[in-house]
Amino acid sequence: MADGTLFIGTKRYSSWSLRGWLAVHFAGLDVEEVVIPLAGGATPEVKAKTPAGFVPYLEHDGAHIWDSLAICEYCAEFAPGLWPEDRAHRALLRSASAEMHSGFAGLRKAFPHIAGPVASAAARDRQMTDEARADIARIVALWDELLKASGGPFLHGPFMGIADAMFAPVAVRFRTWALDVPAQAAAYVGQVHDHPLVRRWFAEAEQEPAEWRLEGYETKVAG
Ligand SMILES: N[C@@H](CCC(=O)N[C@@H](CS)C(=O)NCC(=O)O)C(=O)O
Repeated sequence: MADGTLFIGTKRYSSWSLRGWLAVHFAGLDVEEVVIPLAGGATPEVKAKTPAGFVPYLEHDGAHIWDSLAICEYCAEFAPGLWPEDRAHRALLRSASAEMHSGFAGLRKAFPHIAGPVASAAARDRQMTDEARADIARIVALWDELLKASGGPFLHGPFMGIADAMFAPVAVRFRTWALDVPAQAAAYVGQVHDHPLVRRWFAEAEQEPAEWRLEGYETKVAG
């Protein structure tokens, strides 16, 4: 029997779920996975099954953890190597992860997380905004700094850590919407997509029932 349950949302859309799911898998926690189809706003089943009304939500061995960053920190208690050993390096990646967690609303609003191909018309209609452009510039500069500090190919170093889990859905957005970024950022986007767990997430997203698709996400999105 598993040690707990990880509640997540539709893999195609739920960027926050991807973060928690990656951390749980990096740490090797043995949990049952419950995927709740998102309604595109308030999802009654999410509200009913989670303390704060959001996924991801983790129940593990008597602990109840909601919010992606808290789940990441919980996972790092089991796998301390998910943060760098060096204090200053750890502080840098913690700051970047917190900045992701609380920011980049312009990018997130203009370019939703879709794990998989979108109709070309949807991509064509997607509008770049000043806010999204500023977010992308900041992310590219931040990734440069983090990759220089870690030596790459991941923000954490030779393997993905918490900072990579936090930024993986940004890499997804960059590729899904073919956003134009400099070579180093593009290479990082490629590394993330080549990771076996990210490949698995995409494969499982592809298997989700067609009725889980949300028209508003697939075509013109709010914002
Ligand atoms: N701050 C939260 C945000 C989580 C969040 O917004 N999750 C979305 C899905 S990606 C959600 O649960 N939406 C509520 C709903 O669909 O009812 C975190 O980091 O986990």
